[in-house]
Amino acid sequence: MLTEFQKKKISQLFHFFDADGNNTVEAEDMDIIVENFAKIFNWEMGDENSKNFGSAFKKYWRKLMMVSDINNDDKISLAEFLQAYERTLVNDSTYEQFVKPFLDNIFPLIDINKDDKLQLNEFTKLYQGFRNPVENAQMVFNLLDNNGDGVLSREEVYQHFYDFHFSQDAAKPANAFFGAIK
Ligand SMILES: [Ca+2]
Ligand SMILES: [Ca+2]
Ligand SMILES: [Ca+2]
Repeated sequence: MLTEFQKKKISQLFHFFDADGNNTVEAEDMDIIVENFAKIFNWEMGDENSKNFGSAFKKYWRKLMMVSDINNDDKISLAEFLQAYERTLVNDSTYEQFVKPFLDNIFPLIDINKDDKLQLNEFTKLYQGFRNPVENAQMVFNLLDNNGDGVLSREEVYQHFYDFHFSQDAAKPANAFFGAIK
């Protein structure tokens, strides 16, 4: 079962995925998200990056639908979204099967200079892509930089991504990964 705190975080994620704000997540939302990221990262629509990014999102969306779309209408409601996460966040192995591959797919695209780390400029674009105020990016970046070396290592990013989904600690920096929790 998801705790109330997890539900809060996953609901926030739902609102990110529901890019057009019509309270369901559908294929059109994925297109909006990809176009938005393409703009921020200066990708051409249809180039390798935007294609890989789009396919990562569509793959993830289909996976969520597979585990959640109770009424088979190709749309995911908040209740279905929460149910999908209830089923994919059972333990580390369901997380690794369903959730982690999404990060595996998008990390290399966010890592513009391909050094396997996120610099502030890369993180800022990601943070903006999640439709967060760009002026908060540096503060969140500093919070997430556990060892204070000025970059987010792959390990740091993966740890925060994991903690975002599982942690019950409201003080964890990872909670801010996708933006401030409302
Ligand atoms: Ca929508
Ligand atoms: Ca980098
Ligand atoms: Ca670091």
